[in-house]
Amino acid sequence: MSGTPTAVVVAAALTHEGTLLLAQRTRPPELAGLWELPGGKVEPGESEDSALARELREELGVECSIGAALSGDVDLAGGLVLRAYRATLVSGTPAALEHSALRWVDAAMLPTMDLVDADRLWLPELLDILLTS
Ligand code: DCM
Repeated sequence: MSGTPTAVVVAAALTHEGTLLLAQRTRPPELAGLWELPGGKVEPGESEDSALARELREELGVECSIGAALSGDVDLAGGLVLRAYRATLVSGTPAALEHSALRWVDAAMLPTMDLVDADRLWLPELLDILLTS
Protein backbone atom coordinates (compact mmCIF):
# COMPACT_ATOMS: atom_id res chain seq x y z
CA MET A 1 0.00 0.00 0.00
CA SER A 2 2.91 2.34 0.56
CA GLY A 3 5.20 3.75 -2.09
CA THR A 4 6.07 7.06 -3.61
CA PRO A 5 3.10 9.42 -3.50
CA THR A 6 1.93 10.49 -6.93
CA ALA A 7 2.84 14.06 -7.77
CA VAL A 8 0.12 15.98 -9.56
CA VAL A 9 0.68 18.55 -12.29
CA VAL A 10 -2.30 20.89 -12.70
CA ALA A 11 -3.05 22.75 -15.92
CA ALA A 12 -5.61 25.41 -16.78
CA ALA A 13 -8.25 25.53 -19.48
CA LEU A 14 -8.35 29.33 -19.16
CA THR A 15 -11.11 30.69 -21.36
CA HIS A 16 -12.21 34.20 -22.26
CA GLU A 17 -14.91 35.22 -24.74
CA GLY A 18 -14.93 31.96 -26.71
CA THR A 19 -11.16 31.54 -26.75
CA LEU A 20 -8.69 29.35 -24.85
CA LEU A 21 -5.24 30.46 -23.72
CA LEU A 22 -2.35 28.30 -24.95
CA ALA A 23 1.24 28.83 -23.86
CA GLN A 24 4.32 27.84 -25.83
CA ARG A 25 6.90 25.83 -23.88
CA THR A 26 10.59 26.71 -23.78
CA ARG A 27 11.80 23.43 -22.19
CA PRO A 28 12.81 20.63 -22.11
CA PRO A 29 14.19 20.46 -25.66
CA GLU A 30 11.70 17.74 -26.69
CA LEU A 31 8.74 19.93 -25.64
CA ALA A 32 10.15 23.35 -26.60
CA GLY A 33 8.00 25.06 -29.20
CA LEU A 34 4.92 22.98 -28.40
CA TRP A 35 1.77 24.55 -26.95
CA GLU A 36 0.22 23.60 -23.61
CA LEU A 37 -2.41 24.49 -21.09
CA PRO A 38 -0.37 26.55 -18.59
CA GLY A 39 0.22 25.11 -15.12
CA GLY A 40 2.71 23.20 -13.01
CA LYS A 41 3.36 20.91 -10.08
CA VAL A 42 1.32 20.89 -6.89
CA GLU A 43 3.64 21.46 -3.91
CA PRO A 44 3.35 19.30 -0.78
CA GLY A 45 0.52 20.55 1.44
CA GLU A 46 -1.00 22.69 -1.32
CA SER A 47 -4.48 22.11 -2.72
CA GLU A 48 -4.76 21.61 -6.47
CA ASP A 49 -6.83 24.81 -6.79
CA SER A 50 -4.33 26.97 -4.97
CA ALA A 51 -1.42 25.37 -6.82
CA LEU A 52 -3.02 26.19 -10.15
CA ALA A 53 -3.86 29.76 -9.11
CA ARG A 54 -0.23 30.18 -7.95
CA GLU A 55 1.18 28.77 -11.18
CA LEU A 56 -0.99 31.10 -13.27
CA ARG A 57 0.14 34.05 -11.13
CA GLU A 58 3.81 33.05 -11.59
CA GLU A 59 3.64 32.13 -15.26
CA LEU A 60 1.13 34.67 -16.57
CA GLY A 61 0.94 37.42 -13.94
CA VAL A 62 -2.84 37.10 -13.55
CA GLU A 63 -5.34 36.22 -10.84
CA CYS A 64 -7.72 33.44 -11.86
CA SER A 65 -10.71 31.67 -10.47
CA ILE A 66 -10.37 27.88 -10.70
CA GLY A 67 -13.43 25.84 -11.64
CA ALA A 68 -14.28 22.20 -12.35
CA ALA A 69 -11.83 19.55 -13.47
CA LEU A 70 -11.89 18.36 -17.07
CA SER A 71 -12.54 14.65 -17.60
CA GLY A 72 -9.64 12.26 -17.21
CA ASP A 73 -6.08 12.35 -15.92
CA VAL A 74 -2.96 11.80 -17.98
CA ASP A 75 -0.05 9.69 -16.72
CA LEU A 76 3.22 11.48 -17.40
CA ALA A 77 6.77 10.16 -17.21
CA GLY A 78 8.38 10.13 -13.79
CA GLY A 79 5.26 9.12 -11.84
CA LEU A 80 3.51 12.45 -12.46
CA VAL A 81 -0.21 12.75 -13.13
CA LEU A 82 -1.56 15.65 -15.18
CA ARG A 83 -5.02 17.03 -14.39
CA ALA A 84 -6.76 20.03 -15.99
CA TYR A 85 -9.25 22.51 -14.53
CA ARG A 86 -11.46 25.20 -16.00
CA ALA A 87 -10.26 28.69 -15.14
CA THR A 88 -11.38 32.25 -15.73
CA LEU A 89 -9.56 35.56 -15.36
CA VAL A 90 -10.27 37.63 -12.28
CA SER A 91 -7.72 40.37 -12.93
CA GLY A 92 -4.78 41.18 -15.13
CA THR A 93 -3.80 40.44 -18.71
CA PRO A 94 -1.76 37.27 -19.29
CA ALA A 95 1.89 37.81 -20.16
CA ALA A 96 4.43 35.17 -21.23
CA LEU A 97 6.59 35.41 -18.09
CA GLU A 98 7.88 31.81 -18.38
CA HIS A 99 6.79 30.79 -21.89
CA SER A 100 8.02 31.93 -25.28
CA ALA A 101 4.56 33.06 -26.41
CA LEU A 102 0.87 33.02 -25.53
CA ARG A 103 -2.06 32.71 -27.92
CA TRP A 104 -5.82 32.94 -27.41
CA VAL A 105 -7.27 30.35 -29.79
CA ASP A 106 -10.83 29.77 -30.89
CA ALA A 107 -12.46 26.45 -31.81
CA ALA A 108 -11.28 26.73 -35.42
CA MET A 109 -7.66 27.44 -34.46
CA LEU A 110 -7.28 24.95 -31.59
CA PRO A 111 -7.03 21.75 -33.71
CA THR A 112 -4.30 23.35 -35.84
CA MET A 113 -2.01 24.05 -32.88
CA ASP A 114 1.02 21.85 -32.16
CA LEU A 115 0.00 20.74 -28.67
CA VAL A 116 2.08 18.69 -26.24
CA ASP A 117 0.90 15.09 -26.52
CA ALA A 118 -0.44 14.87 -22.96
CA ASP A 119 -2.89 17.75 -23.45
CA ARG A 120 -4.47 16.18 -26.55
CA LEU A 121 -6.70 14.03 -24.33
CA TRP A 122 -8.82 17.12 -23.66
CA LEU A 123 -9.13 18.33 -27.24
CA PRO A 124 -12.76 17.19 -27.69
CA GLU A 125 -13.84 18.63 -24.34
CA LEU A 126 -11.97 21.91 -25.00
CA LEU A 127 -13.65 22.25 -28.40
CA ASP A 128 -17.00 21.62 -26.77
CA ILE A 129 -16.29 24.28 -24.13
CA LEU A 130 -15.32 26.81 -26.80
CA LEU A 131 -18.28 26.05 -29.01
CA THR A 132 -20.81 26.32 -26.19
CA SER A 133 -19.33 29.33 -24.37
N1 DCM B 1 2.95 19.15 -18.69
C1 DCM B 1 2.14 18.77 -19.75
N2 DCM B 1 1.08 19.54 -20.10
C2 DCM B 1 0.81 20.68 -19.42
C3 DCM B 1 1.62 21.08 -18.34
C4 DCM B 1 2.68 20.28 -17.99
O1 DCM B 1 2.38 17.72 -20.37
N3 DCM B 1 -0.26 21.39 -19.79
C5 DCM B 1 4.08 18.29 -18.30
C6 DCM B 1 5.43 18.75 -18.80
C7 DCM B 1 6.35 18.22 -17.75
C8 DCM B 1 5.53 18.20 -16.46
O2 DCM B 1 4.17 18.26 -16.88
O3 DCM B 1 6.67 16.86 -18.07
C9 DCM B 1 5.85 19.32 -15.50
O4 DCM B 1 5.58 20.54 -16.14
P1 DCM B 1 6.57 21.80 -15.98
O5 DCM B 1 7.88 21.38 -16.58
O6 DCM B 1 5.92 22.90 -16.73
O7 DCM B 1 6.66 22.07 -14.51
